[in-house]
Amino acid sequence: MPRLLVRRPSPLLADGELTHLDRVPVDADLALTQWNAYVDAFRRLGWDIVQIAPADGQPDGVFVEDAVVMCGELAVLCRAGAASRRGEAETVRAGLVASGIETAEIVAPGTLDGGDVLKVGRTVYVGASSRSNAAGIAQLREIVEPRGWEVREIPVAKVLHLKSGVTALPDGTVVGFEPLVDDPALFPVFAAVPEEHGTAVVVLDERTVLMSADAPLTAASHRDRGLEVVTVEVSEFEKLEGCVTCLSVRLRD
Ligand code: CIR
Repeated sequence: MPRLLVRRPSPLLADGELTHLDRVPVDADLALTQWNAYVDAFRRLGWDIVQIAPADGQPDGVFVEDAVVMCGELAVLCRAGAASRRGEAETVRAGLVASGIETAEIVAPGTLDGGDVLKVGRTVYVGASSRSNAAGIAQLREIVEPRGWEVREIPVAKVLHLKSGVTALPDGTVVGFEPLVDDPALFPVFAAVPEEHGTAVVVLDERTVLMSADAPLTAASHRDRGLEVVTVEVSEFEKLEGCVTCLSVRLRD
């Protein structure tokens, strides 16, 4: 069974970084309830849950996707683009090492947020965003290309991270809400979704995806493609520019 890396939300979640959205009130209790339901959706399917030590002083620590990129058996530890988030790394490293996972790491002056990394087959699309710089992307290339991955850089200006704009269905179709995708033509197969919060999917298996409950038209269009769709409420995380992908990392792909 797959293993899923997660970290419970900080009580300071409402103070997390914001780049493209205005700050609105965030309910930390509701966030915890939503996070528990999110984790349960995987647990119900038999996934093993690996919890990183809480980092309650780190408002954005729940968004573990940004701290580590898995390429096969290798975990690439990221160096956050936002200085306020660099304190998340140590506990993530410790959790991975305790789980017996091989690690490599992005080092200064490189910055890389895992939210900028979208894998489709053996292609690793990496967003050149306000968080991931040229040095970070070059380091990722040096680490993973010898292992049979091909890194392709994608400009990202309209949203926080590459995966705020696009993710991929199990068959490799890249999906995104077009007004927030810088250049859909950069992907071999692109399908537009009708809602902003429909952009993010987590692939659970070859025929099942997990996505936000706040995108019913998108869920219907995925079902029309023959996919099973599991939905979860993630409103409190969406207010902080997070989404379903940001809340976990699948260990090994
Ligand atoms: C941040 O700005 O870093 C957080 N408030 C949101 C991070 C979301 N992560 C992601 O899209 N991978």
